[in-house]
Amino acid sequence: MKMAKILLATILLAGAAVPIVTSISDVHAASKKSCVTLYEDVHFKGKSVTICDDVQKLSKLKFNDKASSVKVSKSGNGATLYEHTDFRGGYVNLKPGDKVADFTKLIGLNDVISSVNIK
Ligand SMILES: [Ca+2]
Repeated sequence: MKMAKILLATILLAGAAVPIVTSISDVHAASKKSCVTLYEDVHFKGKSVTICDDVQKLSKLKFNDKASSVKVSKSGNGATLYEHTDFRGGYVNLKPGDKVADFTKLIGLNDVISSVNIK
């Protein structure tokens, strides 16, 4: 009798776990990642490129070592800009909604960004 109760409880827990997992994955699928727009010049001017997924080599977008300002969308969890390709070297973490108007004021960041990790 005790075994039956434990078994029943296990089944109930397993049954309850299914909809919970489903709802978490649904939320994850619905939540957008961040997008970043890189600008060639300071104050969001010049050529720009908007990135909504990881880019290991900005040279593919003809944007290697060019970015001088950036805007991050309010969706998602931000992004990290890296000095070198494949997410290496110096980096800067950006939060959703961040705007950096002038990379020349951040030591070592202007015209060096070569990869972007979207979160
Ligand atoms: Ca530039």
